[in-house]
Amino acid sequence: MNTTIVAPATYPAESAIGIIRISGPETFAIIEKIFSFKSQSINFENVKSHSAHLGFIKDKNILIDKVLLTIFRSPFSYTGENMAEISCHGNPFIINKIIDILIKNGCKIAEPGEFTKRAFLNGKMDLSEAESVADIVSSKNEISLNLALKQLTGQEKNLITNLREKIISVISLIETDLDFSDSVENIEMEKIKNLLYETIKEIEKLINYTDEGIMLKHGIKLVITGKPNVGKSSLLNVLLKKEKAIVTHIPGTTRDIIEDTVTIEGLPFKIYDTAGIRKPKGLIEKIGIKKTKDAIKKSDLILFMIDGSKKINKEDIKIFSEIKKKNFLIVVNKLDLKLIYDEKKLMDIFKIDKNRLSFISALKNKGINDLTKMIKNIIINSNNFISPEEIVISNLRHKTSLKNAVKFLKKAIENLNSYEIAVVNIKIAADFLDKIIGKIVDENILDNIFKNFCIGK
Ligand SMILES: Nc1nc2c(ncn2[C@@H]2O[C@H](COP(=O)(O)OP(=O)(O)O)[C@@H](O)[C@H]2O)c(=O)[nH]1
Ligand SMILES: [Mg+2]
Repeated sequence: MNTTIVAPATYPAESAIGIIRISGPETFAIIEKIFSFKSQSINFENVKSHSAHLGFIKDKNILIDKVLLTIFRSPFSYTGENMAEISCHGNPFIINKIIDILIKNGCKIAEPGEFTKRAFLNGKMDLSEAESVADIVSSKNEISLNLALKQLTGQEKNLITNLREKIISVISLIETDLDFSDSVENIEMEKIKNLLYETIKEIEKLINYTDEGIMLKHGIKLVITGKPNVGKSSLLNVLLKKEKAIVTHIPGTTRDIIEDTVTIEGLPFKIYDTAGIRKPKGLIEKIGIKKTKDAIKKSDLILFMIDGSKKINKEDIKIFSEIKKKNFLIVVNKLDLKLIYDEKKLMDIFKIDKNRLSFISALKNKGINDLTKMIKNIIINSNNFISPEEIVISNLRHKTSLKNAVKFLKKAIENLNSYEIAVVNIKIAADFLDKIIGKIVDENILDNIFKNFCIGK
């Protein structure tokens, strides 16, 4: 990397300070041209790494700003290169001006994620650690932040490295066996097979956890659905503790999907309030209902709501038939009015257990605590939910690589009668693990990962 890059590291809005980052071989040479130390006794030859200095940015002797300059010398910096950070006054106009001057003096504007990409290419972090940086910046809840931090601190790397070593040890076992035995029958076929099965099992366990990790990272998708006017938007507002959706007595008020994030009983959720499903009156409602059906498909949990003060009709039954194959809870709303059915009757009508049924009044804020507890229990009791502390991987790209590794390990087992073929397959499986941590680098994967970063990271 022979260019020197620059980018704003803070959000361009009026704020106390704004930070500009510079990295690359010419960092100090370029800064020397535009920065003068406040203290006359300091110059670039004698500044230490990780030291901060007050001074002035000038453009051809015109003062631009008084700033704090922090110096990081290679290799002890984020990217591993010579780096500097200029903390100026947090005015986007000043920040842009300083960046312009730096560019005039030889810097190149950084691509999204280029600092982290350089950190990876210079061996400062492995690929899974680099990826976690974007997750940390975008985390919106405690659980996803913890998942990202685990990745950043190398927990995932260690796990993958251990698995890889296990796989490689099988190869050497096969190879030494081949060397020392005269006939193929002498080879410890059973031992090798068991080792491979054991490794597959371990990876599959990780894959299962990964699904949960991905779900927690992006928020558990909770969809509220039901007929118009049963109180879906009212419930959304209660769960969010704010007036997000418009509530009226007019059926069909919600036409587009309304979405927000919220923590319920310590778990991160993405809640979707949907258009009530019915025969649409008009094009907009029709599109809304189509979106509702798509949301149902992608949901982790559905709250199917009925109006407890009204008779259940064909429309309710039809919607229920569309969601009952998914993970659902039936929410009987308007508990404050006279309810038509009791619990037993409803269990009978919908053929469900008690733990799928909740009574609330969204209007009077009744039964909400019981509902949120039920939501938590359903999530925890489904898909072998494990405690988020145990999850290490929460990245789709990694999951795909793990699945491929399993596929080739299985191929190896199928081909154990021909050791050459088995070894080739085992090696491919090991390569897939290497791709996760970036031991094997694929340019396309790199571009894909870093293009999703923000500029300056
Ligand atoms: N009595 C009573 N009315 C409610 C309750 N929840 C919602 N409503 C009313 O039902 C109507 C429809 O509510 P809304 O949340 O817009 O329903 P949506 O169409 O399903 O989103 C509004 O007039 C609400 O005030 C409740 O628990 N009790
Ligand atoms: Mg609504």
